Amino acid sequence: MLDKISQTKTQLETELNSISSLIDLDNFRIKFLTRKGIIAELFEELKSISIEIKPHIGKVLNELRTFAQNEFEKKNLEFESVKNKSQKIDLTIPGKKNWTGTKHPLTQTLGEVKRIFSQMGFQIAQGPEIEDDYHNFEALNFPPNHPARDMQDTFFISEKILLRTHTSPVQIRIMEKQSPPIRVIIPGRVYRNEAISSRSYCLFHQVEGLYVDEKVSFSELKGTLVAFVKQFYGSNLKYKFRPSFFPFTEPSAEMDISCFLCNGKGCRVCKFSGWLEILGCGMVHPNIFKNINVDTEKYSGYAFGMGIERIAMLLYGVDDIRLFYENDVRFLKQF
Ligand code: 2NL
Repeated sequence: MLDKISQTKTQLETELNSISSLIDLDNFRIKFLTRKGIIAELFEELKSISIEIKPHIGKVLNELRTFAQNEFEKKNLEFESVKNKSQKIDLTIPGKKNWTGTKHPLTQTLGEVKRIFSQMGFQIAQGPEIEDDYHNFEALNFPPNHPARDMQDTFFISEKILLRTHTSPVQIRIMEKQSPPIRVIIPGRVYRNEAISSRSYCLFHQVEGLYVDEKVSFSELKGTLVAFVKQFYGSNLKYKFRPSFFPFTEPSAEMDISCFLCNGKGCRVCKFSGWLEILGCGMVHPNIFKNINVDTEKYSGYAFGMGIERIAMLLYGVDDIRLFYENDVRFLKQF
């Protein structure tokens, strides 16, 4: 019996040394320490042993059981501490970044334009994007055969209903309701049925301005726009007004500013001309005042319009208008 016990101890020690996983350890427990295990069997045998040597053998067997239990506990603790170490929080791992949203570049540009004109006493107004032919074209002195009235250029919903091609119809609606003085800017989305490319998209944003009062002059128009561009682009830029044509203004002009990137020397952005076209303007055509019963003897007015995408593209150096509409965060988070 004593031999058996010492053999079991040797076996137990060898097996203890080869334990390398929790599964091995559990197998060890089942083999030696359960009610049907090897040690329990030895206790079973002890029952039939003679009474004289029983206390001695019983003591040795008890020692073996205690030894096995202690070794099992030791190993178990070793595995526990390895598990805890691997689950410990690693304070050196870089934290997860929470991206903060930014304002869309068009919203930022629009916001700055609105801020400057508000400061100069302009109200901000809005109007419908679905318009009728009268407010979008007819009231604005577009002749019936004007190319803009073609299906090729305008999204028609029905024969007389369309997506506005500029924000001017809002000014018409304001003048219908309100008598002068009127000093207002209208920011908003406008739609054109154009071939989509890096330079033109089916929709874009415009800001138009209108000032109607007694004795409004072209020099006031110039003064207001010069004050605007100096605030927007910086006070040391150069500017020029070139004669132009719009059906709704007479006389009409376009305003160019010296390229803010190369300071007029010529670069890729200004196509080596030194100048950038930034807006169109003019004195409100008398036919418009007649259409909406404003007394042309008493009142005159100026109007202007600019495309926000064009201004934002120049300002931020964006070379494809479609980027503004794709909502790709890799693009948006740069602003
Ligand atoms: C441009 C040029 C312009 C206007 C818009 C306007 C509105 C009324 C009467 C007269 Cl109600 N004119 N708007 C005038 C001149 C130019 O826009 O290049 N826009 C992107």
